[in-house]
Amino acid sequence: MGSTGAERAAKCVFLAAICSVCQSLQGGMLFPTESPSREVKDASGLWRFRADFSLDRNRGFEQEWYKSPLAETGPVIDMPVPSSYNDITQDAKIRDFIGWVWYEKDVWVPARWIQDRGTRIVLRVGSAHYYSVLWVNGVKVTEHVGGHLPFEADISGVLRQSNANPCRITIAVNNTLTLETLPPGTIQYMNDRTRYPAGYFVQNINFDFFNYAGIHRSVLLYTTPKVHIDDITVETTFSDNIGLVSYNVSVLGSSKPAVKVTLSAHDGRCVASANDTRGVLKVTDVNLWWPYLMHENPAYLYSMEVQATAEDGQTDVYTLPVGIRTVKVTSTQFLINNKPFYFHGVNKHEDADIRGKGFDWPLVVKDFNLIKWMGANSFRTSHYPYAEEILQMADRHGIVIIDECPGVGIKDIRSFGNASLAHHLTVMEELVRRDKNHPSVVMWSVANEPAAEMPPAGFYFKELVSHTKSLDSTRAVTYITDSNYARDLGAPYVDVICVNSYFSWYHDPGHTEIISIQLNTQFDNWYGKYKKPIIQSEYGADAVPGLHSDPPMMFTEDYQKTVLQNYHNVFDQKRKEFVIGELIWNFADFMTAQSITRVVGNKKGVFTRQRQPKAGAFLLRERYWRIANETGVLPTWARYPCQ
Ligand code: GCB
Repeated sequence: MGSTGAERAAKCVFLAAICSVCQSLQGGMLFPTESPSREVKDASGLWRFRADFSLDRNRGFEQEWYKSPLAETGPVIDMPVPSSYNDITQDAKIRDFIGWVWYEKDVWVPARWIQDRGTRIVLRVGSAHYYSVLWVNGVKVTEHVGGHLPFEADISGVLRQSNANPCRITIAVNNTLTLETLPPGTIQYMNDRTRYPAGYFVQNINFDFFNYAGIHRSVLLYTTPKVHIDDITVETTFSDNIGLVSYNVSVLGSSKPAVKVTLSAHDGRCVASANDTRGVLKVTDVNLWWPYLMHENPAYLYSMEVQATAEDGQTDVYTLPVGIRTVKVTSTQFLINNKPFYFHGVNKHEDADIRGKGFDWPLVVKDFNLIKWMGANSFRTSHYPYAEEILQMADRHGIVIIDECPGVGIKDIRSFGNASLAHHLTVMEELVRRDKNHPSVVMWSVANEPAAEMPPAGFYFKELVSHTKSLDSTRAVTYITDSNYARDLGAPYVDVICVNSYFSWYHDPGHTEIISIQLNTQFDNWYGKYKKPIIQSEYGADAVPGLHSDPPMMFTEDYQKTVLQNYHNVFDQKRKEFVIGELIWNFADFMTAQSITRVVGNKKGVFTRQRQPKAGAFLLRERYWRIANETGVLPTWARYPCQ
């Protein structure tokens, strides 16, 4: 079936833009912080908003909505940032909208920022889903492909040229997914006019969470001096009581900057310093970064202050928290600081009522409180990179992270082509660039449940995993599999085998008695073939809160509990051998697309979407604290609260 002019136009706008930004990354992406030389201004709050409902979704570009205030080209509504736009209004057409939406806000830029020509002014978006174009005062300043990761533009020139204060920021965001995006998706036009109106289309996806869209994380304006610290990379190790911090600082805006690096302990004492852009800092009597419940004093962070001074005396200062720890993988163990680490944790989603995937501090802090209450020591950022503030919390609380890229739902063979691979490599570069300095991150997950049995998967994962290792050799690399051990073409390349399985749910529904035999077979097959440690990276069952039955039946809290208990019996045997972790699916209930298998979302959470515990949460809490007592060194305040 040939496509209409409108379809072609829409596709062109989207794809041409993708190709123009599929290049290797340049520069760093340090989290904006204030310092003696830097200021940050948060542009979060209420923005003006309009969805482009035109047939080809292209009216905004044709009529150049970015050129004048949005309210002059049509109606606008209030839209909070950060937030997904989908659940904010009462309009189902906005909830399910596919295409371009337009955001606009006027922001006052301090006059001194503009007047001082030695000041760089940067506009940074924490993430917007999926494809974004940014204008300042009607001038395009950047575009970015992909949700979940930050992007920014130096807007000093535009601001000084346009001389408009307040400045007008316009962001157009398009949530259309294609075979080459991550995650992939397809637009299907319904051309049967007896069944669908003209121009009717749907977006098909192969992942099990709602495709929330909009500006999901803060929009910040920040300054640096012209000479500025563009990036810092630290890698850490230790020998006996000496910690070693290799660092590499890249400075822009000066050909011969003088760089000073100082590492300080909690009490502000300087423990090491150096005067070069790269080097190794030696820390005697090192306090290592330990996971929560593995040490009496977990999550120790040093503070690394970097100063870069240009020939004219202008100085930039940036402070980075640094945790000193190592990660190693053997054929049966995952070692942190050379001690076996067992992942007893959760899989999460960035997901909540009303705000969807919008960043929300109360939710983040509540979730960390629940994680620690459960005695969990880790989580996987299923199925995409989470906000940087969440990783900072994990660093500070000692929660270990498997950091996943948005490679979820790769089921179509056309998504294994060169263009997809090139984009996937770029996304891994963006992810590693952003998260490489977090001690909490111990493993990269390059994908979730791809169709790893399809012939191109072998080449695809060889490239993807080896590229990720070349970007960062200090962490493990994995992808999450659900395919049969004998047909999985990516497994030879990963460090740890991560397997998802839903025995007695998607297979043999209602029959919890088969879990033991099937799970034992699963573990023995994978280990027998690959001799690599295994994490049960997902398992679980839906439970509608408040539903009970005895004997247990599917969808009750009792059934969820029984499934978990049956899995746990096997884990307890296999963790003496080569199973190095268990991550429940899921921490909390979350929203999905509407379907006949989902009753207002996925109910496999052990907490409800509003973060109230189901019976499964109490079961896990008992278990996790018991494991922690067996394997870790708990702080005195934390000894086994479940007794
Ligand atoms: C899976 C997926 C996850 C789903 C889950 C389920 O294997 O990785 O995204 O939500 O199963 O509940 O079906």
